[in-house]
Amino acid sequence: MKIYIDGVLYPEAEAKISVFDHGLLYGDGIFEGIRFYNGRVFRLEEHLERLWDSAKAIRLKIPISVDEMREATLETIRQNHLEDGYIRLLVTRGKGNLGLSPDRCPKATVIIIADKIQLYPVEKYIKGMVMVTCATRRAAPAALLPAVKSLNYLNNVMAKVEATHAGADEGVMLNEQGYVAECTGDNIFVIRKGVVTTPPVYAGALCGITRNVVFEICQDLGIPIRETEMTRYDIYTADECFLTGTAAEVIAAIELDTRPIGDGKPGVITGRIIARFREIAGSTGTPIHG
Ligand code: PXG
Repeated sequence: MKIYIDGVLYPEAEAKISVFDHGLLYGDGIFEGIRFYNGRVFRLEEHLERLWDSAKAIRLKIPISVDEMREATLETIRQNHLEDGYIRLLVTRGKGNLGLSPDRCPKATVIIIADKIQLYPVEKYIKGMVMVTCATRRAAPAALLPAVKSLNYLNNVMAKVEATHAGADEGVMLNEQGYVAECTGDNIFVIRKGVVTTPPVYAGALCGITRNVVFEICQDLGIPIRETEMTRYDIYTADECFLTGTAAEVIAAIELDTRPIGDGKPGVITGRIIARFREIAGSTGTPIHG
């Protein structure tokens, strides 16, 4: 595997960064997770836009241009001879000293890793995901902005550990007010009486790229979709539920806190959305080769 660091592609064993990098010392940095299918990078421009938005929010200067980042991303995929996979872009604050202040970090570090990914076993895509509510709340926007895709994922990691220890596949995270925000690494949607709803971004969700694709799909298929604040009650009493994320794609959820959602099986509308998602993901995107 070849890994890009600041303009150079290194073999994995030689891909190293400083122990004084503030990405490591403080989780001070940002990232994107991107998929490519059949030789095309899915929604590359949206991921680049979100990366630049995250950078702006944390006052991080990305040391290369959007065009250079796009080309570096494509070249890293090419050098790894992959046509389908997952690519991780990271921009850390860079090498500094042991002090917190980023003033001592003259230049951000850019890292690009391309790999294969299968987030959940195939069986989960057939049977659906089991979820529990996490006691760990989504970070309050006044503390750590949930819309920034930062390297500071301890909040989500702790919630994921909680869900796993409870025997579930994913955890639902609530915000400080007790409203549903999202899952530990996915956005959440419910369907009731034919209407699709998802919590608004201001409830503490990441503005997911896959989430945006679902809005487009529902508009295309004539399925009503809205952003609404919701509580766990709205999930318990939904007809269907599904999760979205770059790695997870679109996947049905069938249980929350031991209560079956609907009839406890992946729903029909969810199935239509998944089918359309696979069509779009497999046939659109930025070509890897010219
Ligand atoms: N919410 C959170 C908190 C995320 O981290 C999503 C939603 C979905 O966003 P996109 O843009 O991908 O549709 C994410 C992204 C993992 C893992 O191992 C998941 C993400 C990122 C990195 C790792 O589960 N999800």
